[in-house]
Amino acid sequence: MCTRFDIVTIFPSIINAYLGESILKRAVRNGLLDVRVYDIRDYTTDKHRTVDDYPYGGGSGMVMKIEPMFNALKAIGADGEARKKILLSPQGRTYNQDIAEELLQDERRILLICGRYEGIDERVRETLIDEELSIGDYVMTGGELASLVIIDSVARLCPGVLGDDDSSKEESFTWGILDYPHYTRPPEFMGLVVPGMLLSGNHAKIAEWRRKEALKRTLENRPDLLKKAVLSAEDKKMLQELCSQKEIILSEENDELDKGSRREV
Ligand code: 9D3
Repeated sequence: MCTRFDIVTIFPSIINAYLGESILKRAVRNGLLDVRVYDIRDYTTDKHRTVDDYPYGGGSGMVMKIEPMFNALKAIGADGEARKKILLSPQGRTYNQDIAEELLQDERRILLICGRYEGIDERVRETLIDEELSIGDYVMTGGELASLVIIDSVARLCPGVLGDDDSSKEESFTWGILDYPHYTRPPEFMGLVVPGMLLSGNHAKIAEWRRKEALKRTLENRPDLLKKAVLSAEDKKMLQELCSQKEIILSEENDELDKGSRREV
């Protein structure tokens, strides 16, 4: 048995829709993953099943109330067993692969609380939460997608969920830089050809080509990753070559710009 997730939300159907498809569906069916979804409205006590209210001190938007959340967590038994209680919110620490691995290693049971509206009563955060996570610097309408991001990324690290142990091995080997380009049949489509190298059968050359393409992409799109990446002497040589080629391109561009601005003056 892998990790168990309990999700507290006012939109259980969003969570269930995603879990009912994809690889996660199979993981749940095979008992590799245990996910339970709770509707916060089921833990309200008033006729209208109220989960939000106006903010003290005024201002726009609504705030999620503490009582339904408190009741839900008590009913789930979240206060009992050792488990991590995570609130998804824009104020949290930014989620990444390291945190996914930490969650897989350390926690057998994870509780995810999805906020909605402008926010959640601060007393929930103060008393019911162990950790606050965000999935990045953009604004969404609630924490449901964030909780699915976390479940998805932790679940695929559980042994057996992907059903292909090689892919996670290779991943840990190349982790830190971007992926190389992939191709499949046909070898030619409307004039678009697969690089001949990949059809050569020379596996050493293919590995070298892939590594170089991966480094090229990383340098181009995510140079920030190179600071932390694990690079061999060979990698560094390749990068140096790529950098010097890039500098030539850059300086030619600069020349063009120079000419342009000179013309303008
Ligand atoms: C104007 C202040 N807003 C904070 C940036 C209020 C606010 C916006 C969006 C409060 C809650 C939300 C809903 N978002 C989430 O619950 C959320 C979220 C996100 O918006 N971005 C990235 N990660 C996450 S995790 C939960």
